[in-house]
Amino acid sequence: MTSGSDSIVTVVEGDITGQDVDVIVNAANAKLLHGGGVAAAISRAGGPVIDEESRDWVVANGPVGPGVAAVTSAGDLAAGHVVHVVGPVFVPDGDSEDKLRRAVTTALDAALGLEASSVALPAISAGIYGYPPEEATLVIATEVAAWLGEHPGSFTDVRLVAFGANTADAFRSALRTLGS
Ligand code: AR6
Repeated sequence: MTSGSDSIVTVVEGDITGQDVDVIVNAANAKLLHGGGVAAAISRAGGPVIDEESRDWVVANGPVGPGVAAVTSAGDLAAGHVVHVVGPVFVPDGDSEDKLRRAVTTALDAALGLEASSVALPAISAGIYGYPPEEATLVIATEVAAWLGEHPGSFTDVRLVAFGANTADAFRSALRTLGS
């Protein structure tokens, strides 16, 4: 797999809220309070419906736990839905990697359930939750590649969206590492 233009998986440097895809994945917290990072950007750009539906989701279902995705509409965004998953707060030598992998598969499973053909993911956990970006990007890219291998023909367009050149480079380098 490469990050070339003919690959399903591409790296995009920029703001995930501008992505014209069926599903945008949010790096949320368990209470779906979108106060900072990419969550706040999605909430701001999509408009109040995202916060309203998020609040309703938590009232109905409780906090978003591991292996769970909360789906809301995307308001003013080009996307049809936002899939909210919660990545781990990074703990060195803990089980952060397993938790991050699970967040990725949970998000992709949910997008598949929505019959999406295109999906954009941010560098989940690599901001406020403190996962070193070089490591988080490798875990995310590896899990995306593994998931796609198990779900051939599922999506036509999977974007790894990086807010900043360093994270974009890390995603690209992860895809190169997986290139065999
Ligand atoms: N588009 C794409 N990526 C972005 C954007 C954007 N507009 N804004 C930030 N990033 P973070 P986390 C990148 O902190 O670490 C929130 O408050 C950012 O540079 O958003 O999982 C939630 O509500 C980083 O590379 O998510 C939770 O409380 C990546 O997105 C908590 O933060 C993830 O950073 C979750 O922390």
